Formats: sequence, C-alpha cells, structure tokens
Amino acid sequence: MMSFKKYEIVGKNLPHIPWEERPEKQRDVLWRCKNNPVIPRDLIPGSNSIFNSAVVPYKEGYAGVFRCDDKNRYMRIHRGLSKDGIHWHIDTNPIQFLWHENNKPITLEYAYDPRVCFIEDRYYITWCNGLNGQPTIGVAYTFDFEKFFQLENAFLPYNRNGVLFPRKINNSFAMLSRPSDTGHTPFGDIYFSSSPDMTHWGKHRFVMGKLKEGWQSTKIGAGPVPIETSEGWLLIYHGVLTSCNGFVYSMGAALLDLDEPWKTLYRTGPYILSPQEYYECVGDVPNVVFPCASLVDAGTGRLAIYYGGADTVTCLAFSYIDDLIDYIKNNSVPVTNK
Ligand code: BMA
Repeated sequence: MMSFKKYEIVGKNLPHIPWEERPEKQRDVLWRCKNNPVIPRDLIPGSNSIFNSAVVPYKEGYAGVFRCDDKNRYMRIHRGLSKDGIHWHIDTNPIQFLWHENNKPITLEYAYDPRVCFIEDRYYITWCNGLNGQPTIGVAYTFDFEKFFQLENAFLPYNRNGVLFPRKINNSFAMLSRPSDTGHTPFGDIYFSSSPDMTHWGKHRFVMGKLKEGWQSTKIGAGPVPIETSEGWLLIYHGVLTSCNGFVYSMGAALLDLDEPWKTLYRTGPYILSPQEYYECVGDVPNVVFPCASLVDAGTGRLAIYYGGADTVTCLAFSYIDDLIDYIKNNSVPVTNK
C-alpha cells in the first residue's frame, strides 16, 4: 500500500474500482488482472468478440459502451452496466441512438472502439463511425445510459481514435484524434482539435507522432480519456509496429501540457504493456493490446486500465498513477514540441 501520494490527481475518490496489488515479483510498471480476460468473447448470445470498450463510474457502480462484433462480424456498440466493474450485464442489442435534432432513431453503418467521457453534466460517447462507408469520429451523449442522442460527426473521413478531454480547456471542448485512411492505415499521428459547442471542430494542432523505430514506429492513437494530474494530462495510448507477421499493438503513456495539450512534455520510449499473454497473442487479430478506458481512485492513485486483447476479449491492467508518472518521466524519449 502506498502511504502518501506524490502527485495530485483531479478526480473523485473511487475506492471500489477493480483493483489488485502489484504481485511481488512484478517489476513492470503495469500488471495484469489475474482473472484476465475479464469479459469473454461470448458474454452475450450473438457476439463474436467483445473488446476495445469504454467504462465510467456511474451511480453506485459502472456503466460502459462495449464494442461487440456480432456473428455476422458487423461492428456494433452496446450498453453495459456493472456493480463492480468486472462482472457486466451487456445488452443483447446495440445502442439505439436518436438524432439530436428530432429524436428519430438512427441506423449506424458501423461503430467501433468507443470512448466515454463525462463533461460537466453528461456522458459523451465518441467512436469510429461509418460515414458513407468511411471511418470518422461519431459523437453522442447520454445523461442516464438509457437514451443516447447522436450529434454531428466531429470530422470528415478519415479519422479514428477520437478521445475527449474531461473538461473544457481554454473555454472549449477538446479532442484528440488520429487522421487515417480507408483501411488498415499504415501511418498515423495524434492531433488536437477544439470546439465551442461539440459540433464545430477546429484549431487543429499536431500533438505526437510515430517514432523512427520500435513498437510505436508505424502509427499511434490516443487510448482512454486523459487523466488530469499536477504533472500534466496523463495520456495512455497505443502504438503499432509492423512486423513480418503484421501489426503489433502495444501500450505507451505520455504527459501533455495542461493548458496547451498539443505540447508533449514526456512520452515513454519503452512500451508499458505489449501483447505477451495468450489472450493478447491469440484471437481474431493476434498481438493486440488496445486501451480504451481507465478508472482512477484520486484518493489512493490506483489506476485500472481496460484494454482489448487480440481484438477478441476485454482485459484489465493496474498501476499507481505516481509510479506511472515517474516511469514516463524516467523513460521518456526526447520530445520536440514542448
Ligand atoms: C485498428 C482498429 C482497432 C483494432 C486494431 C487491431 O485499426 O480497428 O479496433 O483493435 O486495428 O486490429
């Protein structure tokens, strides 16, 4: 147990988030949940796989938006509720979004890799949304995880990994995203955009790019909603290496400037988690760890990260915010846009 916290975390005390202490022999900054994968591919009857999903504290427990690819291999997002963040009731049917202007039900082309972010009075959902068959960032909100209102897409295609900041920055909503292409994009950097109203996005700034070699040398993309700390926005992200056997997705972390988040302060040279367990190496897409959500207890600094394993199952990994921040600072590559 940590006796004191080094760094401030802006957030609530959530003493009951999923948690396991660091195993004695574990030297890495992150450690995996003993019960991984916590959500199996077949939790609901029609699902082929449940992965790359988002979770937030809600009422006495947790709510989530889950990527469930069905047995047609159509990509859909479903609502889930849980008392403990580990055992989930996921709806059999996908979320029925209502168009914000007239409350009419919408048929989505496809939807995947959701993130959920509480800002001010509601929960916003962002996801990779099919527009004329091409990926862009869908945006919706809910107050109660019962009714979901869809807003305009944030950007033109092609874009993926749209991740909101949990508060306005300089009076504007703020989002990270990863401009891409139509397919299994062989490039990609993280950009920042802002909006006065959650509809019109602009002031696009470059944040972080892929590196010349190693686990983040093909492309990178934002993961969970950034966590506000005294040391900057803590961003967990994925990075991709192209091996002779295809893409390998690992996890890294960075600290971004609080007021100007397009300025990267530090980012990890080594990965913080890479596909090594069987449920990360074997599945519909082998060798993928893909983080989309985290829960933080501001009181203790405990961090629980939800990530997809091999595009098939949902897993959990743990760390302490203090340890992760120290790790990022002590293992950073030189960053140029401070
Ligand atoms: C990306 C997205 C993710 C997926 C990853 C690995 O392009 O489609 O949903 O986890 O590829 O297949």
